[in-house]
Amino acid sequence: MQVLPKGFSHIPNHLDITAQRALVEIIRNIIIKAPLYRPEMPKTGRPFSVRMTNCGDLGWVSDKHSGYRYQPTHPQTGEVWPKIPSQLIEIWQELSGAAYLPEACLINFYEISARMGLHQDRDEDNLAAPVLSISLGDTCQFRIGQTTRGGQTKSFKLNSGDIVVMAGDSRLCYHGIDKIYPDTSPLLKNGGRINLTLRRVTATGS
Ligand code: MD3
Ligand code: FE
Repeated sequence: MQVLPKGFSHIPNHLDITAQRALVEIIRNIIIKAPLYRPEMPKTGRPFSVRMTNCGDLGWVSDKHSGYRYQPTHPQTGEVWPKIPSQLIEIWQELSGAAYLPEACLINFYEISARMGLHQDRDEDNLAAPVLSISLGDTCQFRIGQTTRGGQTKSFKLNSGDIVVMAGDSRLCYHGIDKIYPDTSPLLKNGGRINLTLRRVTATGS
């Protein structure tokens, strides 16, 4: 029985160490302008263990009172998000299969103890557009299930430099990060993992 839906692809080690280091430097500069912050769960206000920021015209944010959403400004500084760097646009154009550009790049930072529970990504107006994910730093255990909660799941590791593209049927699959494996990459001096997800949020008309 097929567990992984059509449209899901995992490209191990797509980025070499030079490209990974260059991306880390770019992300550090984005974080200077748009600091990592800790989102809250809607209604409960429970803090995420993952810290986040964004670049792009729109960024994904969440807090107790207004919940999950995309907005053009950082929730703490009130400034517009930094632009998506050209290096990330080029990766999107190479691998997403989409003719349009991404509007949001969510930057997730996982300390060793951080997790992300199983969830669907459905805050975008455009649920047909692919999502492209880049892993940097320590290895994680990634879990992907079906488009309904409670279905069969499959787990595998994502290593630094890996890229995952969720297109087609896979776009609405439940997924999450079960754990980070400490000291598995020398890329980030203090350890941890960065995940970048490039997304189209609005309709494209195509
Ligand atoms: C499968 N991030 O930001 S990336 C998220 O590693 C998120 O930080 C995880 O889930 C991370 O929403 C996983 C891989 C990923 C992203 C989006 C998906 C897998 C996906 C959407 C549909 C199916
Ligand atoms: Fe997700």
